[in-house]
Amino acid sequence: MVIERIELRVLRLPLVRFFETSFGRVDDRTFMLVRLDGGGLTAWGECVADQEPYYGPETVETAWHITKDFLAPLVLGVPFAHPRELFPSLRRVRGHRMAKAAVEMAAWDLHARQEGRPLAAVLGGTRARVASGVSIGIQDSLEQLVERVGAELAEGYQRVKIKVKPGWDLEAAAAVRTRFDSVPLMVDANAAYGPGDAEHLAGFDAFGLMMIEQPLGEDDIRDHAVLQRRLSTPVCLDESIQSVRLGRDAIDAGACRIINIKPGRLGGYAESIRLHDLCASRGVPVWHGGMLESGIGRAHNLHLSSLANFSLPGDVAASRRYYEPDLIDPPIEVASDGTIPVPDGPGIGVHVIEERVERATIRRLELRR
Ligand code: OSB
Ligand code: MG
Repeated sequence: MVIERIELRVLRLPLVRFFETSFGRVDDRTFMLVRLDGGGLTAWGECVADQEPYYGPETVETAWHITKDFLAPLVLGVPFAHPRELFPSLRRVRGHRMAKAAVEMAAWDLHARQEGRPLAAVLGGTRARVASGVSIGIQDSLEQLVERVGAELAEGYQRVKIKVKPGWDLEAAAAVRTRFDSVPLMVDANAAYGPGDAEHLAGFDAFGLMMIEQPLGEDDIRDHAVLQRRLSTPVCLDESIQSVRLGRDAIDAGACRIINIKPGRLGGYAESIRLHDLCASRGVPVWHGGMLESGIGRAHNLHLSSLANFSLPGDVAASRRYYEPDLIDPPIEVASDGTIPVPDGPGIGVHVIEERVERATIRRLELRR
């Protein structure tokens, strides 16, 4: 496989509904798309870096800079026997895993298209449909939250995750649990608490949650281990797990019982598969996280979710929760049983509507060797 041309674009799309986490509210998303051309085929990747460095340190601007000035020269015109060689070939560039992932995942798409196979088959996926949950942001009132949960459950989604932060936490979980007594429920704090909040966080144990996601700081494995010993609710790590090695260390330390895998956070598919396999060998279930992706990133997520140890419902919901219209056609839809089919065409297997991409583009750059 040879990447002959790279096109970078920055797009801006309005969200169907605002999304609020412990680090703030967004009404639209600005993100980078990577288009690769090689061997007469076109492939796509989506970078999950936000406009602001609040979820993690990367931004759209750092991803643009790193991809243009450092990653593109390392991959353009270079023959790769397999896309799993790409991530190690970028080793000189420290960090910047979201930027690396966008290029690497597009390269897997290109490879799968060259083989005429769905990406899921190339990644080692084993299931044709993926279980979907929803991530529901912080709302303006508890009534609004309960109403949103009800609307999502009516669509068939298999579990509900609510975002929490100090001041919007135990009461929010209680409101949802009181109204929906048997719904598989979890909370995500996006690192909003500190080690001194253990007593308070133990209050979540009363609600029979599937897990509490990333309660403490991203670099705080030890205090997550202390917290996990204090809680009956399983801890799931998201922001903390930026590499396979950090995943291993967190499991060894007892800092979590579940891991959220986002290929953007890890640097792409090769690292995600390695982490998935490591977790399987340690009996740690994983699920696929989401980053408010357009249909391009969403399709990628579905393919990775088809691997066997993605045994819990993921944040891989339908297009219409996010963008209307989406950049792909047909949009991704959820069935009434809360599952989404893995696209079965070559590569990511969805049709990118280039005219919609063009209309949403605010910057574009073409790179060749
Ligand atoms: O922590 O999982 C997260 C969105 C943006 C940044 C971080 C997170 C999220 C979500 C939304 O929870 C998941 C989705 O629906 O795409
Ligand atoms: Mg999270």
